[in-house]
This record gives sequence, C-alpha cells and structure tokens, in this order.
Amino acid sequence: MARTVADVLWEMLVDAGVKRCYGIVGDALNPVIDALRRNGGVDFVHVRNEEYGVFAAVADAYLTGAPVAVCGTAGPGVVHLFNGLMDARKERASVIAIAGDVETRLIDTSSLEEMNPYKFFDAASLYTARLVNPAQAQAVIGTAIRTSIIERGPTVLSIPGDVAEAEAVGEPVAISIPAAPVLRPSDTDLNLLTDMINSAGTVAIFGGDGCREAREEVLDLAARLKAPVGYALRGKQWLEHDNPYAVGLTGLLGYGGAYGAINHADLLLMLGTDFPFSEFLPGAQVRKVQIDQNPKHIGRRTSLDLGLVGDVKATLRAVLGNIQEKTDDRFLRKYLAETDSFAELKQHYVNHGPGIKPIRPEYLAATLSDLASDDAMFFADTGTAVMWLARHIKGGKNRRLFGSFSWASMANAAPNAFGAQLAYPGRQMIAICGDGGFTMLGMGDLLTQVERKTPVVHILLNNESLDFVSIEQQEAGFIPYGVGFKNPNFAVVAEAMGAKGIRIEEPDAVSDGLSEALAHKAGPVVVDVVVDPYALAMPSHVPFHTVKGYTLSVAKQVLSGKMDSLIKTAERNIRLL
Ligand SMILES: Cc1ncc(C[n+]2csc(CCOP(=O)(O)OP(=O)(O)O)c2C)c(N)n1
Ligand SMILES: [Mg+2]
Repeated sequence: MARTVADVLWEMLVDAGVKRCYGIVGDALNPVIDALRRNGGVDFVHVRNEEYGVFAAVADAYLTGAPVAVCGTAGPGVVHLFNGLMDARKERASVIAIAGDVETRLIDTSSLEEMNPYKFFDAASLYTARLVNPAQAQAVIGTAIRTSIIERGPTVLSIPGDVAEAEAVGEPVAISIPAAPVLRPSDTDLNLLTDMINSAGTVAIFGGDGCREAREEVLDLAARLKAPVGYALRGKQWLEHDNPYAVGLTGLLGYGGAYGAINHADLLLMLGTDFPFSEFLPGAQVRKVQIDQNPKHIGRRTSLDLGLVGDVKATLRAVLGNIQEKTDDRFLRKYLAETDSFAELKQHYVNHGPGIKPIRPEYLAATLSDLASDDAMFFADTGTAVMWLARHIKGGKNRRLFGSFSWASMANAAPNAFGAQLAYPGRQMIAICGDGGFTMLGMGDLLTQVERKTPVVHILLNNESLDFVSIEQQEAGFIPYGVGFKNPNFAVVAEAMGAKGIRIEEPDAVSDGLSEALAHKAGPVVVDVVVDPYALAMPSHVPFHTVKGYTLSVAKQVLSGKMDSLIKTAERNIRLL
C-alpha cells in the first residue's frame, strides 16, 4: 500500500513526541485513524465525548510538556473539541487537534456536517490549516506541530477524508524543535529594575505560573529583600510550599497576608502573572514592576512604573547579584503574622469538621490533603472545588495542582486527572469534582476509565447545587435562582458502571472513606460525599462591591421569604464573615 497523507501525519506527530490521541472516530477521520492503527506509535484513547478527550489532553500536555493529539470528526465532532481547545490556549498546553473535514468536492457547499474551520477555530487555535492538497502536508503539519510546541497552545489541522487517504507527495520530514529560547530584558531596563528595588523601602512579590521554572530565584530575591511572597492561583504550586516568605493567595479565593502585603508595599514585583482581578491590585500608591515572557501581559491589569519582557528566571538571575540586601524585616513579619492568623480562621471548619453534619468541604479537603501521597496530582473542577483546592490542598515539591484556572470551564477535573493518569501511570491522581461538573461531562467517560482501569480518585462534592454560582448570585445581590438540582447516589451509579463507589454522609466516615479510595488501585473510584451546600467561602479581603451585593442579597432574600436558607448560610459561616 502506498504511503498516504495520513501516514505522513502520524509519522511526523510521532517524531515530534506525540504518544496519545484522544477522540472519537467518524467518516472523515476513518482514513486518519486507520493510518494511526498502522503506525502503531500512538495510543488512540477512545473517549465517549470529544470534549472529555481534550481536557484530558490539556492536562497531559501541560504536565508532561510533550505535545498531545486530539481528534473529532467533521462538523459536530469537531465542535465538541472547541471548549477544551480554548482551555488549552489559556492554560498554554500543546494540543494538536485533527479535525475531520468533508471531502474537498463538498467544501463551501453547506453540505452535511460541513463548516469553515478557519472561522470556527479562530478564537481557540494558534494556527489552523486546511489540507486540501497532499503537497501541502509536510509544510502545514510541520507548522501545526512546531507552533503548538514552541508557542505552547492548540493548533488545528482540518483534514478532508479524500486528502487523508490520498497518496503522499514526498517523504515525511523530521520535526526539529528548538529548545525554549532564553528571554531577558535589555540592560537599560535591568538597571532600572535594580535601582527601583534598591531604592524601595518595602518590597512585596506577587507570582504566577511564570514562576514555574524560577522558584529558586524568587525565594533568593525574597530572602535578600525580606519580601513577602504572595501568589495567584496558578503560582501557588510553585511558590507556596517550603517557603518561609509565603503569605498566601489574593483574589476571590484569597487568604493570608497577600492582599495586605501587595497593597501596602512601597514596591510590588509582579512576576509571571496575568492575574485578571485588577480590583485586588494596588493603585498609584504602590510602585509596580511587571516581568513576563508575554508582551501582551505587560500592563494590561494595572498601570505600571516599569514593564519588562523576559523569563522570570533569566531576568532575576541577571539582577540578583546587584540587589542590596535589606535588613529590616518588620514588613515581612507583619504579613507573615497576618497569614498565620488567617490560617487559624481557615482551620476553623477543619478542626470542627468531625462534629459537623452535613460534611464541611473544608474538612473534606484538608483531610484529603493530609492523606494523599507526597507526589499526588490534584485537579479541581471550576466551582467551589477550586476554592477548597486553593485553601486546603497543600502543595509540595512533587505535588501538582491543576485546573481550568484561566478559562474556568466546568467539568475539567475528571478528564484532567484521566489524562494525567495515562501520562504518569502509578501516580496518585485525584479529581475534586462538582456534582454539576461530574454530571456535565465526567460521568459518561467514567466508562472509558473503567475500560482503561485508570485508578483516578474522583471526590464528588455532592451539594445538589451549582454552588459557586449561587455564591456569585448572592455576592452580586441576586436571589439564588436556577442553581439547584437533585442527585442520585453516585456511589451506586459508579458501581453499576463498573467503577468502585464509596458514599460518605457522616463526618466521622470521611477519613476512612478517603483512605479506602486512595488505596484502590484497580480502576477508577467515585467517592460521593454529601457536603454542606451552605458552605459559603468569602475571600479574606472582600472588595466593597461584594459586601454591598451580599448585603443586598440578604435583604432581598429576607423580603422574599427565604429566611430558612439564609439562616443556615449565616449560622454555618458566621465566624468567617
Ligand atoms: C461550561 C460552563 N458552564 C457554566 C459555567 C458557570 N459556572 C461556573 S462554576 C458553576 C457551578 C459549578 O457547579 P458544580 O460543578 O456543582 O460545583 P459546585 O460549585 O457546586 O461545587 C457554573 C455553572 C462554567 N464556568 N462553565
Ligand atoms: Mg455542586
């Protein structure tokens, strides 16, 4: 059999390091999948929903740093890829999508399942190509692969079935991937940075995902400057653990002294963060420097005194030798003390957890964090799970915390954990799922996990509510609406699907139930935990409009006769408000 365009595709993808392709087959893709079968170098992960496959691929690619393929067939299959590709773009994961396309003779005729991939993928994809002629293959496949890896994001190859099965023109070409270049600001800007730091009285550091490779340098800088180190959610896993300067997280999920430190320093250094909540960042009273690889991030969340384009690691390395050590550590001690006192407040429901029913999610999350292994990877659904992850799951040198932190799609955790499990077999993978999220996407593909025997531990926050939105609605002054639903017993559902199911209703069963789940290695386990839906989590520093909105919502609920649920919420959270 002659080599086809689809053969070239897989040869080049394998050459670039692709080991898995998540997706669902279909007419336009049949020759592509047949070539995958013949190639033998790629594990085809047949999922039940393409979207689940893409969220799995996002975690797989983000955590391993290697490119991952996904596929969906023409029209509706392709459309199911979209949400996950947006997530890949925001989380910066190298995901290469193979989109089935109608036969070339049908392009632009509105025929069955036909659509324009350029228009459709415009927002998500860093590079979209339509293969309409076999002679394009090497150039466009190579560009899609290189763009995805070098720019760290999703690209799309739209492939009509007739082109996929056409005879290849020329040989596959080797993919040469340059190592990530080192990006450093100009000497002039580095001198400005050094002067600003040396002349500042007190300095605070605020870091994001851009500190992934720069933990050592950031801690070195903090030590020299006696600077408290706060972080955005995506910076937590790099900067929190084993860090004597850590002062917690700011923003709606915030805790600790981060907010105060950031807002009261003479100089704030924002390192590798595109933290989107400008209202938590200081105004003109604090001088601000931002360092980021991506020029688009510079100055877009707050005004700056100095913006530098560069890797955090390379930039700090270039200036560290010229930074004068500061001796006064009162500013640091003040915000470390604030962090400690918030930690006590944060522990309230953890310490009282064993005696409170329904189960407090704080207690659940803290117990989970204690029981999980040192190299566990945690994934949180968008929803209250992210709050509990942020506040109660402890990071560590070898732990990873991941979610749809920037795109904020629901239902990411189960597929994220599945993808990570395939990438790192034998490692503990924990998905903290909302009941809304799990029933949106996770449940169908539990079957995939059963077939693959992936030992992912799903912790379900069974609160019969889209709780996060309920909180949002109240914070904005609305009466909660459209947020409630009824659940089955998910442990029974899981068992019926061939997974292990554990139901936890009693607080004193939390520890044993979680231990049993974590010890189960034969396949997926679903721990259905009936948690308190009234566990409202307020940020440590609530912006004025939130307080106003919350008060307004309380007033409206009283007026509309919702006193019952209101009293429950207040009773259970009064110590935090
Ligand atoms: C696909 C999608 N739809 C809607 C939203 C808006 N949203 C954010 S969190 C959330 C509620 C999630 O509910 P659940 O999964 O039950 O978690 P909980 O907050 O109750 O723990 C919703 C509807 C979203 N982010 N993504
Ligand atoms: Mg819920």
